[in-house]
Amino acid sequence: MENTDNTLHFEDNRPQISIVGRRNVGKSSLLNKLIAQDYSIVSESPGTTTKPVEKEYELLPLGPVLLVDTAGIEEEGELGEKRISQTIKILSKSDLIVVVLDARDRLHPKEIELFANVDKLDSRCLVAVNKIEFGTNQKLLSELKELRITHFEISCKENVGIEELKRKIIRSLPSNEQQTLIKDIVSKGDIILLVVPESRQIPASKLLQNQLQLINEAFEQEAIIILCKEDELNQTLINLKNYPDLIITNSDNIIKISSEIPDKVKITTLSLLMSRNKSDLKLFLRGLKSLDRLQNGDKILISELCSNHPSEDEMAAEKIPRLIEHYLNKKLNFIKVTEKSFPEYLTDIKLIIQCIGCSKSRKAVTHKMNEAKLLDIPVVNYSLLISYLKGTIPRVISPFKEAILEWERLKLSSI
Ligand SMILES: Nc1nc2c(ncn2[C@@H]2O[C@H](COP(=O)(O)OP(=O)(O)O)[C@@H](O)[C@H]2O)c(=O)[nH]1
Ligand SMILES: [Mg+2]
Repeated sequence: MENTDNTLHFEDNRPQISIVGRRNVGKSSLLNKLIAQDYSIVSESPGTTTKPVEKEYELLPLGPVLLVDTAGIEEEGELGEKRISQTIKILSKSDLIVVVLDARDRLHPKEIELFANVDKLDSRCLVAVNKIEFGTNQKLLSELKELRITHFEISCKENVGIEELKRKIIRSLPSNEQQTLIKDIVSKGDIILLVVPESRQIPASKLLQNQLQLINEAFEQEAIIILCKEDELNQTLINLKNYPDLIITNSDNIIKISSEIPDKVKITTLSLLMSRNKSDLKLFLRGLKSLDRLQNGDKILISELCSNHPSEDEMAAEKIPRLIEHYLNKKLNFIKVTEKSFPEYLTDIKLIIQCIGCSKSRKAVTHKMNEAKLLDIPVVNYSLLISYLKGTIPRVISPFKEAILEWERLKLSSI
């Protein structure tokens, strides 16, 4: 019997392995070899696969994966066109990218462009040089060496190197570990104070799913977690003998309490913890640096992946345009889009402002962020943007070493 809920969840977690490269290099042949079936159409005439071909497969001993065979990269439009092309869509979603090259040819400009794109992502990439029974072009080898690309030599026709490549694919797939909210930043005995904000929609007497997850994580780490409402914060701090090691509150509160609480006490927001859980803080910090370059009339995309925002940022989409225009003293052109209405062409978009993605999986948010990375469009999210406009970035990122380092690096590079 089919259980749709289960299937959805399952599919979402299936790592995607995409096979990309020029036409006729042997991508479909490789897919067929990997699964030992004639599944994707192999043809002498180039351009046979015009749409991606997906194959769910049990890659043993790893488990279920999604293999995707693609059309040739030459089918793509002009270089530099800010369009979410088929290749960008595929690359954005891939956990592992397998680039297939023809052993007889030198690197094609499209392949060099492909490598440059892969470099922008955190996804892993393997390179397979196919058709080696013809001998391998020495110029190709030196070009790969120059780009510091290691490769596998294979022949789909003669069945050479396929098993080694398959083993490497299995070893290279990232583990499916979920990013945590605070597990990695708290230790046994730490005291954590969670300030539960009162909101119009959600009374503070009801905890949200992410607040419950936070409590669970603290408990698992054997940290001590204390809960209070916003108006009980002062009294709670008075009652404690020492300051907590970490305070989690909302962004308005940070401004209020920052000056009263010594810098050594780490303070952050639940929305920042969610942002880190769903995406990449460093990417957003880099995006913030592009704010000051915005000019009157610049186009800004406000991207909402979720239909409701149960966090403190529920009003963010309405508040943000006003806040940025006030901060920059400029008039900007905001375009609000949802996941469904996301435009294919992002020409002239100077900045993407992304919702946190509370109701989306980390994967879904990462895919959207990868598209922005591939199109070289800076991106920020609601949480970091609001903290930036309020001048609280150093404080909210204080629990995260990597983010602090990135912020310091960005400050230095803009001097
Ligand atoms: N000689 C040789 N031909 C191959 C090899 N792999 C694929 N081919 C042939 O190359 C052509 C294109 O292969 P296909 O898998 O359709 O390429 P795709 O367009 O990249 O998917 C077909 O005629 C294949 O039989 C190989 O290792 N050696
Ligand atoms: Mg093909």
